Amino acid sequence: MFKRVLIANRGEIALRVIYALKELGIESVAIYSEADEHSLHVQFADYAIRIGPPSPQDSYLNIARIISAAEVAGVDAIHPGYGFLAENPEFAQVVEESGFVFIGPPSEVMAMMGDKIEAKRAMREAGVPVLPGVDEPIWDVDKALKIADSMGYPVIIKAAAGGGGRGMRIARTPEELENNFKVARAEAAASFGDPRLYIEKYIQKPRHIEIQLLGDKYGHVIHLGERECSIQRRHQKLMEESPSPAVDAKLREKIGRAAVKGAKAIGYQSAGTMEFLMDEDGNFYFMEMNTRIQVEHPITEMVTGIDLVKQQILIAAGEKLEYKQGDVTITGHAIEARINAEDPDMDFAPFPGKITLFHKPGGPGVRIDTHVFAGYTIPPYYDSLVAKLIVKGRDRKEAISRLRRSLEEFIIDGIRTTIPFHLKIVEHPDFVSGNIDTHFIERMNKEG
Ligand code: MV4
Repeated sequence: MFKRVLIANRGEIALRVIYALKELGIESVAIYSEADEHSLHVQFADYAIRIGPPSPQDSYLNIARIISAAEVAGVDAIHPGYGFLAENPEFAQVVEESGFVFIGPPSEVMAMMGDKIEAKRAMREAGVPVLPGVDEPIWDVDKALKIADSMGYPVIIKAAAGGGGRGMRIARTPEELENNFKVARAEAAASFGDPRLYIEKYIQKPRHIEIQLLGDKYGHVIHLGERECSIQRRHQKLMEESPSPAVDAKLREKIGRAAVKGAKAIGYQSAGTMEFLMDEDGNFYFMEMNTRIQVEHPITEMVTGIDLVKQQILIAAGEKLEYKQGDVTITGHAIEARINAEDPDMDFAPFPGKITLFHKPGGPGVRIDTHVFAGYTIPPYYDSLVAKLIVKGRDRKEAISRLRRSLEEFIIDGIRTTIPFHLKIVEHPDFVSGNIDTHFIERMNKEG
């Protein structure tokens, strides 16, 4: 087992990793930038190393400085959290080559999933349903037009190096395709340094359903059910729930089995997530795979009782998976609201600053993952997540009423937050009835 682990991250996820390390009896080493000197992850870790100025490039994204800190601290392994370097295969490779264990999948597997064309090809070959299209790069407009013609419009153009909605273009007619193809290629080349594009049939009103996976170093892979992530705005998730109101036990089994088959085919290990789109008829299609622990992992922890971060660490240390598929049961219903320091009345502009009053909701079925407290100043350099409010109820109805009262009880003064916007969502009849898709927020905003 590891004796000491470095956390290459900040904020609530750094704390979350420290909790798991403490429970496992492993020493924790925090790294921090100048802006995070008074942060809780620095206080709660056994050791803390200042690695640079506030700019992410010089601190949490700086591979050389992080490796130096790991060497100085004499750690066995590095946990990347989410964001920053968590899905950077070069970082994973440098960690491995420097003699540390990377708490995540092997760098080659991460690199393969980072290439969205390669990922799709691997999943198609493994027998996982993928979005209709061609899983090879399309180099010219004429080829794109031919493919779209045989598939039928609308189609969507995506960047091989993209993901998370970056560099996507929809085309509803050949004219739009001609134009958008050129725009997408220029954009992909400029923002990713990789101009490769691919094309898929565009699903008009999809749900975003993702499957949580755990795989060990010995080829055992299990799934922990799904998360419904359709409540998002400009590709930023606002609220997630598990189980999905659109997935029953039979469908869960079917998608879960497909995801496990895909993960086994690529030799996946650690925690990972397969993202699917589900159309209105309940057909599901692989979209991409996330090779990190995700922001929304707590809702899966709430309904399965499995500590995902602890499992990641045990797997990385070479332990056999403690759970078999039959050990996994989904109990109750969990919802997460991501509370950001943003002003919903100002197009969600970031609102960093000092928190003057912080009152958390409590009571049964309420979990709050946060790094903030009264007197803490949210720095302007990083993402604007203030707290994750996670509630669990016996069923969806109870979870929603618990979320609503918890949002009403949550007091965060001194800054603007997205709490009022979350209240609008939980009070919306379509959210309450579970009638949601990826366009829900757009529709809600149009209603005024
Ligand atoms: C799609 C799609 C419809 N059809 N692909 C957005 C994020 C990136 N991972 C892929 N995305 C989409 N791909 C096909 N073939 C619709 C989206 C999409 C979306 C997906 C999940 C959650 C929110 C979304 C919002 C807009 C578009």
